[in-house]
Amino acid sequence: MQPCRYSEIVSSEIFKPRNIIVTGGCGFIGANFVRYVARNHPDVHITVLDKLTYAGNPQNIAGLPQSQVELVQGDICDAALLERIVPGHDAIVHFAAESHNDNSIANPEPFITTNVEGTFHLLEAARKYDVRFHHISTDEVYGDLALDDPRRFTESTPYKPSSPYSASKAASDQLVRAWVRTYDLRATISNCSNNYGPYQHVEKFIPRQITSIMEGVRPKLYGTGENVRDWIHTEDHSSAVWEILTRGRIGETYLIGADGEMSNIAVMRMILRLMGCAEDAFDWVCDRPGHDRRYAIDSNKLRTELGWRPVHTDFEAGLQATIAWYAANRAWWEPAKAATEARYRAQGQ
Ligand code: NAD
Ligand code: TDX
Repeated sequence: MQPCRYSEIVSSEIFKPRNIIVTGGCGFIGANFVRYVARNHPDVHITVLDKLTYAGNPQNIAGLPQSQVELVQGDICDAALLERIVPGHDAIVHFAAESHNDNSIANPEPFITTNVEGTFHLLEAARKYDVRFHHISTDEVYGDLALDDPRRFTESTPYKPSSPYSASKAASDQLVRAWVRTYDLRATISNCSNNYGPYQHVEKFIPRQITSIMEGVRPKLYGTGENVRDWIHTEDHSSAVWEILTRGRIGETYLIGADGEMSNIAVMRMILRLMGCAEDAFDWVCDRPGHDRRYAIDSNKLRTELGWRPVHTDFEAGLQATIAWYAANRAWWEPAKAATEARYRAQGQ
């Protein structure tokens, strides 16, 4: 007899959520996920739970049907609030986090509070009310690879986080695993590579450079610029999370990546060229302490088990569309730009 393929096993156990909580749904990736679900699964109700920190913006989910998407402003560390809103939901998709490495180096404390304690409170609520849990994490938990290392990260790569941010995400992943093993929580984890696309905060690499150029300011490259990131369009991240939520095996971890490795200097030059500037019209600034050299994701498990494929495989086209989005949405990013740059200036970056 032929061995059964994983996808056949999984698809027979499809989970059909009807009423989900999306934490961090007013942030970059969470909001894109909310938009993805609203567009593709109009029968699913979404409660967005978001503290609306500097990184959260209700405009990110504006225009979606009010009958389908409800915003609750609140903190994932607020156990009493979770007691009130979790009952009646059948899944929690957990994006909420402090997400920026540079901020974690300047002040680690909110990263421990939100990413570790906040995840703990959500796990406790999910356990109490028997709610399916999907945890969004990052490839940074695996540390970094040498630039010439032929290997990529897989689900069995040992954890070796470098920054307070990635250490806090690693801790939260391990809490999820403990809740699966000890309490039989129906949970899955995904670790994704660097996202780009619309609604990304101007503190992050790609939007920072695009918006600086739009303001006539020279963009800034850390260190040697040789560091490599593995880019994925945020919509491909959303489709992968949906597949894992509905068809993933409980207790499993899936790496999400789109084979998009590129050095920072190459991305910088591409942005400058696409925006009609000379490719060397940027400034070198001091490096990030502990700067990870290279991330690279092997997403074979996700592709073979669940049949997932990225759609946005042309990075230059995706970048061009992202530049067009920031050009068309100045009112969205301008209010955050000055304060973000002031923070960077104070750090010499
Ligand atoms: P983001 O900073 O843009 O958004 C984070 C959101 O979480 C914001 O809306 C913020 O208001 C909310 N939030 C923060 N603290 C909260 C709290 N205590 N309670 C409730 N809400 C709170 O982040 P992002 O880039 O969209 O990242 C989302 C998730 O994806 C994070 O878990 C991050 O670790 C993970 N991730 C990000 C990337 C990336 O490239 N940005 C890659 C892989 C994984
Ligand atoms: O101005 C800059 N110049 C620069 O050279 C900035 C802001 C960044 N960089 C470099 C640092 C990184 O090598 O660009 C690369 C990308 O930087 P970030 O956008 O800060 O992303 P990174 O630190 O790689 O982390 C991102 O991907 C993994 C997300 O912010 C994390 O939330 C996610 O887990």
